[in-house]
Amino acid sequence: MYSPMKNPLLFFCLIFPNFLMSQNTANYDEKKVPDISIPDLFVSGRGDYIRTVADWEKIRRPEIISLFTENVYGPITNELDDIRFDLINETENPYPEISVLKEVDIKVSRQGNQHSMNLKVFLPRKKGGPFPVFLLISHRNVMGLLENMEDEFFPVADIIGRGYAAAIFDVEDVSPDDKKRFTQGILDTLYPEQLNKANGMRGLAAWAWGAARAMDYFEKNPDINETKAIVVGHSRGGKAALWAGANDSRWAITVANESGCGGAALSKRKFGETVERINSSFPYWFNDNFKTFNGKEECLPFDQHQLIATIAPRAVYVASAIEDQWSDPKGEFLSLKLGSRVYSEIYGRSLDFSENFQNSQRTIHKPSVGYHLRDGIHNLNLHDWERFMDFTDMQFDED
Ligand code: GTR
Repeated sequence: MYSPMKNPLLFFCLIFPNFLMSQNTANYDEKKVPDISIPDLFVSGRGDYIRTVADWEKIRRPEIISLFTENVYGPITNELDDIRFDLINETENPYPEISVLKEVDIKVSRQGNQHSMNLKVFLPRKKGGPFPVFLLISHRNVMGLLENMEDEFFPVADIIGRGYAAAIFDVEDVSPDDKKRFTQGILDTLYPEQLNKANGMRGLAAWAWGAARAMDYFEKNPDINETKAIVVGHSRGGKAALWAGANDSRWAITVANESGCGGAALSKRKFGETVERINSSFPYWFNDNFKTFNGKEECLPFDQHQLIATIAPRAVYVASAIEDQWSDPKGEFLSLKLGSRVYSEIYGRSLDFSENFQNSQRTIHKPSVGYHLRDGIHNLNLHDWERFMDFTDMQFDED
């Protein structure tokens, strides 16, 4: 278990909490980004330099996961007594010519309580399965997305057209995206004990739990190739997707679109949204321990590039938008670049990530690591999806 005593800076910060000023206004000036010391990816808590796959997987990776569990997101508990997948027929398929809609009621029971979540999976109508699948963790209303076929947030026809299945669930079904109501899902029904723990599961980990249950279904459906499954999230959903990909090695690719603070962006840069700001606007996304770092990013004994690294050897994709400065595109890029060292330095893959950040539209697709920065504002659109699918084609073609 991590102890602050082992980190002199954190120890200092905890003893003198008022020494460091908290920040209330967002900084968008690169010149005001503090000189930061980024925790080393490959130095373990005991100070050992990690060089081998065995040491990474047995020592360093679990250590990083436990730092993030303890101090940020809480666990994605997989404790359940029973899980059932009932096919239902409540939603009309808006894409009947090209797809078959499987709508599944996933019923999970634990200690005499039961919770249901709804999953929708569009399978290509053409022959050729089992199909690789994209799962979108959606914090936008799923029925609204399906009714508006022009909406590019979940472009079913394009995904199907590229030969993938397209799956989606609404986070409301797992843990409502609301300060007051967030417990009224799996936290009240299945895991109430988590709410009493300062390091317990909260909203983002609950949404990642939802992704894990969708994956449980993929494993049971012979029309889906669960070994080629991609978890995608935008913004708050992107934060949840990273936590899902970090913990659940069944995801072949993890995609975090404009995930920002508490997602891909380096926290210590304090550019755009800060830890204090996100914890005051969305306290229910993260556990209570994360609040102890409000205004004290320099005291965090880790940063988000380490979370990205835990996804290896599976592939990871980070996407940003130029006008989305609140999410700190440069911090997202640097985090991916630093985190991706794990692929070459531990897993021995030939990955040369020598590019530097450029504030203009571009795409960088490499073995195991994908990135793009697009013009425009904070959103998930077809430009983003097309790049995710190009990258995915490339990763799966190499297999
Ligand atoms: C913002 C929040 C971001 C991001 C975004 C979203 O208000 O500050 O961290 O998650 O919402 O999810 O669209």
